[in-house]
Amino acid sequence: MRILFLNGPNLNLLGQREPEVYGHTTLADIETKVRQRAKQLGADIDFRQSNLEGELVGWIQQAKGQFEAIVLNAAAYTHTSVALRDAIAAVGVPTIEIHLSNVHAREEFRHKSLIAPVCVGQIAGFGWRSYILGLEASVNVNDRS
Ligand code: CA2
Repeated sequence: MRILFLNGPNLNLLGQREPEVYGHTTLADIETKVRQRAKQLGADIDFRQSNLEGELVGWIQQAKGQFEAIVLNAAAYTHTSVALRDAIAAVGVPTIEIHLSNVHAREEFRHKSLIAPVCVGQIAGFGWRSYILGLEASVNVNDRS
């Protein structure tokens, strides 16, 4: 199974700023942990980050036929991007929304996700473990038993 991990704006700064909110783990550390778990699960992963909305849209479009699921931390675009939402809906690759922080316990503007209605589900609030949970969910995404 091939799983595409996409990370949105500023997540490249993880571990360097605001550790009280996002922890000390860098995005490269998270990728390592995800790769370790993916190996145990027999999944192939691709792990990418971009600060550009259009680049994320392009990657979602290209995922069709290449990946069985997308695990997406859209960061701030979660709350603003109709373009990401439309891309997820158009492409039809099952997508799992993840967040490090519990967005529902933070500022009101983070409570609204424009992408949630077109995602299979949302995982938020478990720090870097949200990525592992997202991976585990994605591997079972077509199992509704
Ligand atoms: O909790 C999450 O994973 C978020 O997607 C992170 C986004 C935020 O806009 C979402 O509401 C929730 C922010 C990512 C920026 O990460 C930073 C890391 C270090 C320093 C500054 C920002």
